Amino acid sequence: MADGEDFAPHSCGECERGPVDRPANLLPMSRGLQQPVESFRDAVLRGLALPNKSIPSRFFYDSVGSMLFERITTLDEYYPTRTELSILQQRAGEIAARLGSGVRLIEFGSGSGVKTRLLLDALRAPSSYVPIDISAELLEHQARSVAEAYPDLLVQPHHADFSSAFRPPAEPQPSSRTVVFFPGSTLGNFTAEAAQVFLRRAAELCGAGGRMVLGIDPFPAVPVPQPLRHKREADVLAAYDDVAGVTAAFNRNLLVRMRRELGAEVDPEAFSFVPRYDARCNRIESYLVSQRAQHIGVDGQVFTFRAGEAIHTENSHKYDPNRLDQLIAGTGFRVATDGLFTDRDGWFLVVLLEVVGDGSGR
Ligand code: AVJ
Repeated sequence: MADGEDFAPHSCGECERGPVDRPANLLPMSRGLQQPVESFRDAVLRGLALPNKSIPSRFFYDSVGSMLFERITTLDEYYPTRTELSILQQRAGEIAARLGSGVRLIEFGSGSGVKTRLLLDALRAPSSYVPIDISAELLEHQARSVAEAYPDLLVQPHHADFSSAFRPPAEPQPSSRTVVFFPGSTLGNFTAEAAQVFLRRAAELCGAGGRMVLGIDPFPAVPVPQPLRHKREADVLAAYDDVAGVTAAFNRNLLVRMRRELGAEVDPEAFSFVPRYDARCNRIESYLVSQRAQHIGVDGQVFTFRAGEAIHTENSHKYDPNRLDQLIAGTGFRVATDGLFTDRDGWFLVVLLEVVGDGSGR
């Protein structure tokens, strides 16, 4: 997002309410962006100059991209969202009981808020809710709707990039513990190393007694007694290769953004969308593949593509449920006893993590 948009009065165009009727339990947005995150322009110029061209997946999420993602979550092929929702619908009570009363709930990335509400509805007297997001507009909108729906809950939106170093705002009132909520398998966008760094920071942020409620996409599936539908590699791949082409549009939106925001000379249709499953890394890799040899101009620079040359747009890691300890080991967290919550067929996994010691990893 552009500089100067921070602290903009609420104006999402959707609900047409001004700053006048700001709920009393909604604190002003705090900002944790130490230095500005790399701009779209800088990321594109850097990424297209690499020998293996790539653009970070976080640039998917402008307003069009966020809408396309919402559509993805409703596709038949995209099982993660509805499966995680079904787990939370059935088990939020149990999870909340394990967290206890009076927690400070920190959420990384403010999505549509449905999952948040399932957890908030189940929690006993949470002390505050701290959504953290890189988009100030989305954040303000989501924070406001939670504040209105939960008038007794202190809502403290924090504008920051959770993938780099951040400090959460000071606690407005004491809480029993800090709980990080990170649903959706968003962790899957991090490389294995980055995921470890992220978890380590989250453990430090939580401190002693801290917990994390983490959604991940398991592959192979979580072992369950008698699955009705076995989860296959083809199912995982299909989630990123929908017949309607929404995921393709979601990826091409990077090229559309380049044209609109950077004046790039590029035809989005000259690239085809190609996801593939990489067994070695247990992840879906997404690519935009140039259909022909071509040059594209961005901000006075020219980038050359061979026919078939790709821009890597995303990694979506899957996690072997039998190797969770490897993912978590050394981060300052451990998987809590009876901390795995899955669906009937084992297609998605909500994991309850607990901080070891004071979360410093020592
Ligand atoms: C939001 C990162 C969890 O990787 O499954 C959906 C994004 N990309 N379809 C995922 C996404 C293509 C999604 N996450």
